[in-house]
Amino acid sequence: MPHIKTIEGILDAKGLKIALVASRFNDFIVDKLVGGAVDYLVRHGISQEDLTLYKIPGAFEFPVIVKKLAMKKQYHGIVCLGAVIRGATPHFDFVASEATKGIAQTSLETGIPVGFGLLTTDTLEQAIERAGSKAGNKGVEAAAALLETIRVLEQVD
Ligand code: INI
Repeated sequence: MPHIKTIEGILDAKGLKIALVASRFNDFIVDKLVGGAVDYLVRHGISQEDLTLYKIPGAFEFPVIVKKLAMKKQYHGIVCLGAVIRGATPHFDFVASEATKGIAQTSLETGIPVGFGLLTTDTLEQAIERAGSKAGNKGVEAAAALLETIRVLEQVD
């Protein structure tokens, strides 16, 4: 492989201010995602006082909250943590797609990066697997992706 100029993120969260937004729906799953995200960010150097957790009713409410938080420009980034489980709802597709679209649109419009830790699964078992068991912890992944994205964005000029 030829040597090319490469920009990559240093995974140091020191000095960052981050908002976590977590839905109460399926909270026994979501609490695990929150725990994973907080643990990751603290282990990577963020001060606890620079983390703020916003609790919201369900995934459908992500867009409006994330938009207001992003527009404040007080946070370097936002992590969304939630779980939409198909087995539990006939309007799974609407909730999941509106949440996803709204979060992505806000991030693009404001330039504030968002870690997407919204589980969308067919079953409760699949959600449990992604919340700190067989398939890892999506909250950790979302926090890690956010940190890396913040540090890459800083170098794009
Ligand atoms: N919200 C979720 O976060 N996950 C779900 O699985 C879910 N289900 O099953 O319906 C869900 N619904 C609530 C929705 O997000 C809103 O809070 C509600 O419709 C009020 O606006």
